[in-house]
Amino acid sequence: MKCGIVGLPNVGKSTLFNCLSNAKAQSANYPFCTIEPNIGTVSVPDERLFELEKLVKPERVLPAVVEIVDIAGLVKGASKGEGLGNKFLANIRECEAIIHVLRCFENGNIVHVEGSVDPMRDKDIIDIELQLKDIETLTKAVEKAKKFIKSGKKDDVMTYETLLNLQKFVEEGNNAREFPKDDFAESIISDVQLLTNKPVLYVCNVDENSIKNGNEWIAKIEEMAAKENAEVVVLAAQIEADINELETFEEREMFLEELGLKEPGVNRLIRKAYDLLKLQTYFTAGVKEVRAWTIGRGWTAPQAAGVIHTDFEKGFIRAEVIKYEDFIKFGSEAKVKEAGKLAVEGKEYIVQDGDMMNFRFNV
Ligand SMILES: Nc1nc2c(ncn2[C@@H]2O[C@H](COP(=O)(O)OP(=O)(O)OP(=O)(O)O)[C@@H](O)[C@H]2O)c(=O)[nH]1
Ligand SMILES: [Mg+2]
Repeated sequence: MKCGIVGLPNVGKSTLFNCLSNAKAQSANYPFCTIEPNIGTVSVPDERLFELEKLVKPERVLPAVVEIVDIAGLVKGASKGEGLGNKFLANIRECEAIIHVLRCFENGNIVHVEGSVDPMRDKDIIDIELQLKDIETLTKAVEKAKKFIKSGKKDDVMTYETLLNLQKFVEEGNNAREFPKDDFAESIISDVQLLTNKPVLYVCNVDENSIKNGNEWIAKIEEMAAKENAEVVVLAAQIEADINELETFEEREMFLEELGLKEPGVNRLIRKAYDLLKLQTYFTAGVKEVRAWTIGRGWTAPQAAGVIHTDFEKGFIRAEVIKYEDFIKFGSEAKVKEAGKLAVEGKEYIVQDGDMMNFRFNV
């Protein structure tokens, strides 16, 4: 499950990527600095791990992770192969969600490929390129579906009509994610792998002043995103990068405080990206290790166990589950048991965010 960073060239995508992950991408003041995508593993900040650490005192604590990909900048004509567009679009297709970076900072020294700062226009440029690519994909899918309607089967006719309606919808300048869909349409459309059907969140990359005071662009982008039911994260990538360079925790805290921030903006971004990917966390806690594991929402206990080891999934017998809140309240596994709050669950159990799991299995 990967989240791709998308936007025009030179808007701060690699700068942001470098604050997020420990992988280092090249970032420089010229368009198309990034060609090959940079892939990084990002730790998901989670307060609950600190609380568990205090109680369990393990040798080590491992956070949940999510993969982020820094993709090359897109330009007008990308869907027609402009600026290696087809290759970059393929990189986006491999991601399950999109972080769309919008340049909202003025700085005459940083080249803007469109010659001026205007994030609403920039957003449209990217949207249009992704839509054009989707129209191409949909045209092929519609042609294919048309061959099947001769069968007269209701599902085949509905598939054709759904794809045709969606094609019209995207041709009118809309993103597929906003197409009203029932479960049937949802499953048809997810098979087609469209770029504009991927969930998106917007990042306003601002300057130092605008973190505290906002700016004209942020308001417009928030209004636009609200209509799309999408989230916005406002942060200053360059400043966050500077904060990252600081040696000590105290120095970083001081810097953040001066900016009026409780935590780096990228932490908010990571949590939102985690949400966007429909991921959730369960914990395992022992004296050796307290660890957060990443799973999808709606996963069963054996599926969740499989993230640790495939043997756990294959040989799954049962899971002992403690709710995080109960563990914090009672302070230890033994006390939770005494209180009768340890549940024994079978194969059908749907794991909930924050569950503390202990798997029983045989190999
Ligand atoms: N002033 C200012 N400069 C920034 C900010 N974010 C990025 N930059 C600068 O903008 C330039 C481009 O940043 P990159 O992160 O390389 O941009 P990119 O979007 O990855 O660009 P491509 O890989 O070419 O598409 C660099 O010189 C950064 O230092 C910011 O928030 N404020
Ligand atoms: Mg880059």
